[in-house]
Amino acid sequence: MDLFNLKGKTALITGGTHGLGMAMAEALAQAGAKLVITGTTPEKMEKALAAYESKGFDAKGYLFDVTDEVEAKRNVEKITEIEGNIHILVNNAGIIQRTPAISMEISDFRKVIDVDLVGPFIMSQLVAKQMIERKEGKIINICSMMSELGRNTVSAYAAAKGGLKMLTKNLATEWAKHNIQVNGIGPGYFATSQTEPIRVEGNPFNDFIISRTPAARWGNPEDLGGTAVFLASKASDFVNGQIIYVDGGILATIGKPANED
Ligand code: GCO
Repeated sequence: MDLFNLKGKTALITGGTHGLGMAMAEALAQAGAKLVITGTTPEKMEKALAAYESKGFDAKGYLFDVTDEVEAKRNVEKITEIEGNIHILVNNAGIIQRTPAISMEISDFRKVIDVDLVGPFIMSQLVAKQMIERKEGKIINICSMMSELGRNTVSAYAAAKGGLKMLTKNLATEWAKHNIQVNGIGPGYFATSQTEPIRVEGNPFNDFIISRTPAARWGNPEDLGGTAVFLASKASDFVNGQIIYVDGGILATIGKPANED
């Protein structure tokens, strides 16, 4: 399984303190990578580092906001100095705002675009500089169903995630010649804290998602591990600018009428 071996590689996962970021980080660590995770909340970071340690993973934490280009630059330099070169960047940090477009505050719209789209650009540009020098690197952008589909209340999120899909293709185009592969993962509907408000018992959205998903269930964060390892490893060295949707089949189907099995 040498193709998928990440021994000797360092992976930086933004927002790797919980949820999908943490699950993907653990999969990378299982394949041998050393982890550097970023977050913005000291308590969450402390808990996350303890969780990684209890599972025997080598993980370091850095607290900074990926939308602040000055802080991001300072931290990427510090990480490189202390932890060594960054071989894998997972742009996972993201937020969502569920408000009807007609009443969305412009400042809220901007905030979502800033975290979900501008942040990945800032981090990719910073890390790609050292990847270009070494002529190798993997960048994985965490996209969404909303990179392809619209849904009531998530206009800013869909705009950002659709943008992130195109940013992935564009960076792949510019940096493939340096042996940097930029790809994306598009998770379907996963059971995380982000989807907790729409998963509660009795919320019709819960049943809707299960009936809309051919696999007939919410994804478990661990379902993303294999794709993360693939896109971080030698196995994907000629895969450029692709978004792999890990969605239980949502994007493959038009759906079915309520009375159909
Ligand atoms: C929503 C959900 C989604 C998911 C996910 C789907 O409100 O529709 O929160 O946006 O978070 O990104 O792929």
